[in-house]
Amino acid sequence: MTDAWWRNAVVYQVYPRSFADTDGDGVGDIAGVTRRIDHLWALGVDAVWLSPFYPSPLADGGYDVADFRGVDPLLGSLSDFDALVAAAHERGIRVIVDIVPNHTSERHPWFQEALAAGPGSAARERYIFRDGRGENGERPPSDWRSAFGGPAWSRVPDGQWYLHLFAPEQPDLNWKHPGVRAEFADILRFWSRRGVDGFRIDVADALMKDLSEPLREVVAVSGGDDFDDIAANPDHPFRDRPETHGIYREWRAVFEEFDPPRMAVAEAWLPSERLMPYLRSDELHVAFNFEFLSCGWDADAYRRVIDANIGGASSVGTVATWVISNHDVVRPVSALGLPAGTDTNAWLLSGGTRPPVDPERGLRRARAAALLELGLPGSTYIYQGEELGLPEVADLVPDMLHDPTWQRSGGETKGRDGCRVPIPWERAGPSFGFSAVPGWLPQPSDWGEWSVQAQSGDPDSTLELYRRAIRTRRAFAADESFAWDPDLDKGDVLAFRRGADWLVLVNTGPAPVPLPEGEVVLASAALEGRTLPGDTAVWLRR
Ligand code: TEU
Repeated sequence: MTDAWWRNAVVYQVYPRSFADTDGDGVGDIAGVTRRIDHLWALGVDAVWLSPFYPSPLADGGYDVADFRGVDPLLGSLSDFDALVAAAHERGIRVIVDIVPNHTSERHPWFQEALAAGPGSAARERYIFRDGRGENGERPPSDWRSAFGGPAWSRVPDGQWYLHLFAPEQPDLNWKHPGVRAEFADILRFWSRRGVDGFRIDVADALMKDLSEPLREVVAVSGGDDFDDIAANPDHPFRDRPETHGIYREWRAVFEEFDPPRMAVAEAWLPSERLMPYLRSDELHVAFNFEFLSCGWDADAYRRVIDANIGGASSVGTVATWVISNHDVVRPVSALGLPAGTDTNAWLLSGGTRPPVDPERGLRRARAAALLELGLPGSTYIYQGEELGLPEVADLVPDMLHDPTWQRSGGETKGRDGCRVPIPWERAGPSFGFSAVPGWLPQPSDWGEWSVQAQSGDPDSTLELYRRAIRTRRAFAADESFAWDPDLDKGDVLAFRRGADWLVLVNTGPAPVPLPEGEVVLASAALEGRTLPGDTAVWLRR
């Protein structure tokens, strides 16, 4: 166990409410993660990252935190958490917790105090309160939009407005306030002392805002994504502000107080050139590479993103990360099974007229993507259920949706519930082994076929593919070298060398190609003689 374990780690993301339930309320809990820890051990992962489990009114699935030092009673207690850390560490699995520093819940005592104390009070200084525009202050201080739709400002009864980049139930903190900074340094120490090995930092680039008057407006990008937003607003008033770096320098000093030093992975939807400046020996260690999610199964897009991220990371002394799914995006089995160019959100919303996913092709590509993400140098983040090849549950009816993005966006997005459906552990049962009762989101009737029980021991299953890949990659993962193969890497076929004698090949095209010399150690689908079929990846040893 070296201090730099995170450089080539496989990290497994648990969304606790949907992982495993032990107390029979249909909601997953911390004890459920402990009970199922051997699933992670058998998978061979190096660390588990827990999405928020803190006390929360659940306006945003727990990313609205009311107490940063506790466990939500629905999910257990601090002693359950300590037991989980002990069980994980016993098996050599490290623990990463989610830190949500951009905002609190509206139920957080600080916000309650700010509401009660009124305009001009010290309590309001911890948040971003402003008077409105217009004669009676009836217009918000700026036209900034929330990421979940609607204005980023809400008005309180005394007439002032407060900023929330996400839901109104998630007021943004004022990171220029020394008390806010001191509190979070202390929260990092609190969890570090409880034995956590690292932190995932939610919306890491948005903490600082340019609030100089008059507030600058954001150039809106209609139908664009986070990357377009940054491109259209190079000097964005609330994303990737230069002042943000000072926060992470303070945090890095806190991480270094512990032995071994704690690590941090940044969640920031930024292009690689804007991300790398956060990854320094005196700031954060790694960052999610979300560009990898937008490659759309296109070999040239993968080449560009792989080069930019490996090159960028190595120029700042760190490693790249690889992500094909998380709790915010459509499951890759569904996304990769859509006709080329289909917008996943539009697909979710289209209901009865939904363009058909080709489930076979989607699964086939997702399995090849697994060998790609696990074959690349650096660390790989796997989201619960990805190792089972779970599809998106696209037919949840609006009544069942919990994610706030559905209502907030005025129906422009269906939200993120379809990738948060409880995990199937067993072939049968009221929720396929998730709980003694049906889970908080309904599971499809065929969910048992995807269960851990159904896939364990089946050499053709996606679960066994992930288990073998995670074990096999240990043979080359510590050697960070990477090189495109000058002869084989071309057209639809990605081909790169790892370590002294490993070759990773991914055929993103439809046509089979000849396989080069070498022992096939792992293949994402059955091979046809010495050819690599379309939508298939292999790991060769030469
Ligand atoms: O996500 C931050 C973020 O920017 C993405 O949420 C993305 O813009 C959004 O999913 C589009 O719908 C993090 C968490 O991962 C997410 O679950 C939280 O909702 C969000 O922060 C607020 O805390």
